[in-house]
Amino acid sequence: MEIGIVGLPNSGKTTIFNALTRGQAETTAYASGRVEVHTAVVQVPDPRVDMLADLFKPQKVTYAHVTYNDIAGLRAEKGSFSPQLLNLISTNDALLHVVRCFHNPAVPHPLDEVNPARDLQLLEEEFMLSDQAIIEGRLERLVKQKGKGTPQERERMAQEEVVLQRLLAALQEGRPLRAVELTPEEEKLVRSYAFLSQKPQLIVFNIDDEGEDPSEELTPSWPKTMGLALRGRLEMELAQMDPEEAEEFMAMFGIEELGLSRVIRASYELLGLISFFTVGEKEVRAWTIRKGSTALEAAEAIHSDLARGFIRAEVIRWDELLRVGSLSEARKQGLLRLEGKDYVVQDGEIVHIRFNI
Ligand SMILES: Nc1nc2c(ncn2[C@@H]2O[C@H](COP(=O)(O)OP(=O)(O)OP(=O)(O)O)[C@@H](O)[C@H]2O)c(=O)[nH]1
Ligand SMILES: [Mg+2]
Repeated sequence: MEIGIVGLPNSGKTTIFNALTRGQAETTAYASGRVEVHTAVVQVPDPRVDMLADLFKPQKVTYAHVTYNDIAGLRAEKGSFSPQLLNLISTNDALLHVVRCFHNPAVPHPLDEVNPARDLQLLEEEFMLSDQAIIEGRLERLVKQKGKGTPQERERMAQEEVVLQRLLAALQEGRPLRAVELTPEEEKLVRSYAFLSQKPQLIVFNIDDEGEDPSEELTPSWPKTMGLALRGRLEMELAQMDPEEAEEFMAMFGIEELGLSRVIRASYELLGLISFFTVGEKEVRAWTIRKGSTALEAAEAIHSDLARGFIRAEVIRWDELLRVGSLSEARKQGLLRLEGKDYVVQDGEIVHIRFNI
C-alpha cells in the first residue's frame, strides 16, 4: 500500500511524514516550492502478530507494511500541477491530505492566514481540475476516433465514453470522482487514468498542541473520505524519542495512541484492507488483502504456486489459536476449519494453505 502525503506548502507534510515513519527529513519554515519526494516504508504495528510471535517463537516475524511518500511542490495557485507532480501523486493508492490548522507566526502560510476549510477546498478543486482536463482531452480524442477500429474496439470506446461523460458531469457539479459509484467493469475502463479526486482521501488536520479537533466539522461527507486530527509537531517529537520517554510524554499530554497507529488503521479502513496471518516456527507473518478476498486470493498473495496448486485452506481466528495454544491442538478439537477456494477470508484469521504442484 502506497500513501501519498499531499498538502499546501508549510502545512506540515514533512513533519507528519517524520511522525509516521520516525524519520528525520528536514522540515523548514520556508517553502521552497520545489517538487521533491521523501519515501519511507513503515511496519504496521499489530498486537495480534506480537501475541502470535510470543506463542510460536519463530525465527522471523514479519509485519505488514505501508509506504509513505511525502510529496512537496504543490502550490496554492490554480493550475499549478506539472506533469511530473501529477505523476508522483497519481501512483499512490490513497492520499493523506495535510491541512494546516496550527498557528505559528514564524511559519508563513502561502495564503497569509490560517483557514483550513479554504485550504481543503482549494486542493480538492486542484485535483478535480486536473481530472477534468484529462477527461476532456480523452473525450475529444474519442470523438475523433469514432467509427474507427474493430467492432470490439468501437464497443469499448463507446462504453468508456459513457463512463467519462458521467465522471465529467460529477466534476461539473462540484463532486470529486470518488463520489461517483462505478461498477467493477466501469472502474476497469478508467483505472489507467489514475484520477486524483478518485483516490481515497484521509484528511489529517494538523493542529496546535492545545488545538481543538476540527475533523467532525470540516471533513466532507464524500465517500472514501475520512478525517482525523494530529498534533503534528508533538507527534514528530514523540516519534523521535526512545519508547520510555515517549510513554511518559504521552501520559503528560493525554495521548492514548500514537498518530502512526491511528493513521494506519484509518488507511486500512479507507482502502477496505484487512490482514490475515501465517504462523509457524520459521515465520509469523501478516499479509494484507482487500476485504472480501477469497482463500484463493489469499494464497495468491503469499505465492502464485500456492494459488496454482490450491487444495484447501485451514482457517482459524487468531484469538482462538492463542486460546488452544497450537495448530495441532486446534485440529484435534475440530477448531481448524477446512475451507475451499471461494471462502471469504476474515480480518485476523490464520490461513494455512494446503497445496500440491
Ligand atoms: N507549531 C507547529 N508548527 C508546525 C507543526 N507542524 C509543522 N510545523 C512547522 O511548520 C514548518 C513547516 O513544516 P513542514 O513539515 O516542513 O511543512 P511541509 O508541508 O513539509 O512544507 P513544504 O515541504 O515546504 O511544502 C516547520 O517549521 C514546522 O516545524 C505543528 O503541528 N505545530
Ligand atoms: Mg516538506
